[in-house]
Amino acid sequence: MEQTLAWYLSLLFIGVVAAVFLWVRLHSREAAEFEPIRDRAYRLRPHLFWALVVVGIPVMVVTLMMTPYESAQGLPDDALHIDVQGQQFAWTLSETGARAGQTVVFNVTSADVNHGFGIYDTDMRLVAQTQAMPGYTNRLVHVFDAPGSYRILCLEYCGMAHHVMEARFEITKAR
Ligand SMILES: [Cu+2]
Repeated sequence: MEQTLAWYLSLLFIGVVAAVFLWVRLHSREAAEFEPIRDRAYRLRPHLFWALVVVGIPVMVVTLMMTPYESAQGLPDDALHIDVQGQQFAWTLSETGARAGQTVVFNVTSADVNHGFGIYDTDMRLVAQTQAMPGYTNRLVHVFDAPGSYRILCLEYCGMAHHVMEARFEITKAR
């Protein structure tokens, strides 16, 4: 649904930009005085500035609050912390499941090379991902909405058997 809307909106914007280019191309040989055009544009500038301030600042504040990072949202007390290690060619998780609705904090690292820690739902849609890097721990915070058997696949080509790097993560019904 959102994908279709995004597609039509993109087409609309592409159409508008193409129309502007075409208009400019068709009128490019007409001579015109520079000063009046510049003065008209300068008169618009303060309005544009205040429109940006009035619209842009609230949009920025609201979208920043929705940023899916721990520092932006804080963690609930019952969050489940799970250590994840990637290695050629398997995943090791300290817990292999959680409850739906529970906040899960994955502390993701690697024992050898870079891997991609990707979590897929039962329809094989990617729901969350982060890098698994040697010598570094990436924190991935995720709340699973629906129960089911989620798949963890490697998102970064890491060697000959990259494609077998798979684990399961079981989400049970919320209490
Ligand atoms: Cu891999």
